[in-house]
Amino acid sequence: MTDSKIDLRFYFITDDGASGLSALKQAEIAVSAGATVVQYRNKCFSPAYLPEVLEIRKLCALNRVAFIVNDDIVLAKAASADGVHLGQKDSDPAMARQILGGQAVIGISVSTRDELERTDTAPCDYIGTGPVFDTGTKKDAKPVIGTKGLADVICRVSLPVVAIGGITAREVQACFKSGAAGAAVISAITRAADPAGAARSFSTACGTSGRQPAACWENEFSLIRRILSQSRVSGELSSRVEIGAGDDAALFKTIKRPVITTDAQREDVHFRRRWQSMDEIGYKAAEIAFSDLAASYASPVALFVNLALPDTLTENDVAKLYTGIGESLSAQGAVLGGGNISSSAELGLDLFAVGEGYPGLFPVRSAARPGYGLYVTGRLGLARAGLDCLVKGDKQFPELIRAFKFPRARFDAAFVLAEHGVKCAMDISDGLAGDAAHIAEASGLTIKLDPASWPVASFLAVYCEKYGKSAVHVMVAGGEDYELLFACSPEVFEAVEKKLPEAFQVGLCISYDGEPVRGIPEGTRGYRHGESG
Ligand code: TZP
Ligand code: MG
Repeated sequence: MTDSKIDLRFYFITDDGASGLSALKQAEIAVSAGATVVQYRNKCFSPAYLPEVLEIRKLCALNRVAFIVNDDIVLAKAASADGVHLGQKDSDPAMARQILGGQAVIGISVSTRDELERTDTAPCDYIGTGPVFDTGTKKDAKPVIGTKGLADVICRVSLPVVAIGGITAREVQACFKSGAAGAAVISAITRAADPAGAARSFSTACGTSGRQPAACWENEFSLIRRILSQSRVSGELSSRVEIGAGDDAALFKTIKRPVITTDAQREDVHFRRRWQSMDEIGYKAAEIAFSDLAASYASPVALFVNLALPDTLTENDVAKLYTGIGESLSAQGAVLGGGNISSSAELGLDLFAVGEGYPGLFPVRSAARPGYGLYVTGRLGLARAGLDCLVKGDKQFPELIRAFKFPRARFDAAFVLAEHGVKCAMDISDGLAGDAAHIAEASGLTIKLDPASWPVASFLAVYCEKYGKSAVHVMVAGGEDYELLFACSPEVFEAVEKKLPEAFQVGLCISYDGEPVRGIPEGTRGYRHGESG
């Protein structure tokens, strides 16, 4: 795990004992005060508690607080928790990892050096160690280990360690000085005379900040008003759009050769909120939809966006999503034509882009011919490597991460290809190997890739060196580069290259020889959105 997975500093655990406060109320107090993690711990859990668990999960999601379930992998899964915390007698961390997936946060309790030696910490993201001080909250607590015992565990593991047991605001600093990444607390807050005041003191000691708890988006109409008040979203109507978003439908002026395309973006398939901010998600979704217009040599006119919104998003989140969409719209000179908002369990965007086709030329995948070269308009593999850096939490390659987060629909390159009469083009969204196969199959020929001659971007070369990867593998599997892939005669390419100096040849079209694509390096897997390799 990387230290960016969750902030463990103020780790609040709900009290199932004599606190007199519901678990939800306790969580509200802790989250308002500045807790960075809420763990739901209920040794008498029954399904009747599930609605409350879901409310706590929603509270945490709205406030960007990690939500962890104690002991119960199935409940963690059912509640879509961020992770689970396991004791020595609970399920195996490896099983938790298998069930909850690679993104889940998995914690394990370890009290002593002996326990540490017996524990498989490999699937874990952090360790909980204690009781550091006397506690009355856990009846079967192990003997007190003190800050010395805490430091003893910390110096033996590379994972972050959360101190637990009898910690009040006064002891937090001693735990941090021993090297703890966080302090876990139950009774010093839940059983205090003034729980909110105690939570604030704990937050101050942990160095976290209190917050005004955020509320979920509620009213579709006020949300739409707010979205449309963003100048980049409604923008200035273009010469092709008479009435844009805000009415039942958009009214277009004459579009000579209307080109229409659609795309779907789904959370945890195409994007992840852990890695991408809402405006980054909006920007990229719009550019991806526009990329299909660019691949069709159309100029962008309007974008329609249907949003599926979970109740774990605030109005601000949605406004930010549209800030990103607005950035793409204004960069591409298009307007929002309209859309729809509905509630849903998962965040999703369905986008429709409308453009005006290039006079007399609509590129297709079936127009490659034997003797043509296969070319791309720019560097490959950067986005995939950037995704891998996000997965690994490696901040050493901002250029690669930028390539993943901020693709650009290549209208500039499309215009050059159109001017030169290139009839066969598409955008690379699923990786060169797969997209070359689309052209080969549609054109009824074979494409021979020639990876040995491809230029490797310098950042990609450094990344590959660091992780022992083959640059060619990354470039072939690629994915989400959104460069244009095109086929034309070598003479035409010679002219294109003068205007697009980053373009280069990736292969050659030959008569069909039994395989659509040859030259794919052994062991290359195609790209799947949201997966790094
Ligand atoms: N595990 C070790 S000590 C403990 C747990 C769950 C209880 C922590 O509660 P408190 O009230 O903060 O001492
Ligand atoms: Mg347990």
